[in-house]
Amino acid sequence: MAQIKTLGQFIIENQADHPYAKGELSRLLRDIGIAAKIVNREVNKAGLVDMLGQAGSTNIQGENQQKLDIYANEQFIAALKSGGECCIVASEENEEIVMLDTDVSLHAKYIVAIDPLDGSSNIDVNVSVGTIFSIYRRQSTSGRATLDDVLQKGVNQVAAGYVIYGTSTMLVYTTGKGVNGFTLDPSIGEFCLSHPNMQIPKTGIIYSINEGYYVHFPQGVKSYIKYCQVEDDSTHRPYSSRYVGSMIADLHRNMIKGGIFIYPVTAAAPDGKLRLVYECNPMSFIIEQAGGRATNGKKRILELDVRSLHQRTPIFIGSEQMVLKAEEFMADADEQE
Ligand code: P6P
Repeated sequence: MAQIKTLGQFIIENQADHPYAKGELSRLLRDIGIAAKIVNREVNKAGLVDMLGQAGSTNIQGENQQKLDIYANEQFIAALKSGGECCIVASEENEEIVMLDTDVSLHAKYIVAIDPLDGSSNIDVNVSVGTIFSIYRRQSTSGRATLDDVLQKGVNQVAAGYVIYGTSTMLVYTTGKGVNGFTLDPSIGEFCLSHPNMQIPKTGIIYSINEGYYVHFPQGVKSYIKYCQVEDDSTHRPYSSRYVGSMIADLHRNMIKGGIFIYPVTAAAPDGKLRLVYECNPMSFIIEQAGGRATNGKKRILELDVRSLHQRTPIFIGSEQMVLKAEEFMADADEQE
């Protein structure tokens, strides 16, 4: 009988990976795990209590906020505030950065960027949703941390992870030493190591993109979609099209089975829809650590300049060979322009 290893035990065992960290990062990851369990409880019973439906407000993105969005945001901010290891939270649900202004947090060394409940429009239809988080060390050395401490390139992340509230609830994270997945065991209320050293297959037969926007896609994306659909036994095409409408669900499936997820520029989203700071950078860090690739069609996501909190970017992410092939079509189309 394999021994159960909880998230807490795993974090402590691997603390030595970060000699400079005197336990703060471990405690920060613990705080996130606690909030994830609280949010999971509400997500799982959303249909039973009055947590479904829209809260009547809108977030910075102008998107109708679901009540669970607000609840999740409050839970993660509260957990980070009481944990004392984080000085600023940058959240999809808040237009400005949230200063955690307790005496302890004021001098904390970490910044957390978070999408507290990504894919929330799927809550009412019982489709998997998730939380995405990204952790940076503050760069400023005196006074209060500022927005500049948040607007760091993705290569500076010290940790990143996601929680997927699906048929089971999993927490998947990296601190730059590979990716590990933990499944929540409700009977003991602990995340238990279930997917050690996750590696995304180098190629796959699944492509994820909202083909409803096809007419507005750049030519390179149109050409790549047609490539995916052409019959060719030697490369196992046509591929399967799978699109959940919840990024974490699509990326987690591709992490396990292989595949590519693309959210390119569209007429409605000329810079892409997905946000760089708290969606694309953390997911790109995780996918790269699992042996995959993540670019904007040309440039590595983690190298993109971060100019604003809610900045958007196109994203091509997943199995390395599939992303490289899509980039070829993007480059060919640029040459023909
Ligand atoms: P569309 C959810 O709102 C989200 O941010 C991602 O989770 C998801 O992949 C994408 O937007 C879906 O967007 O335009 O295809 O509905």
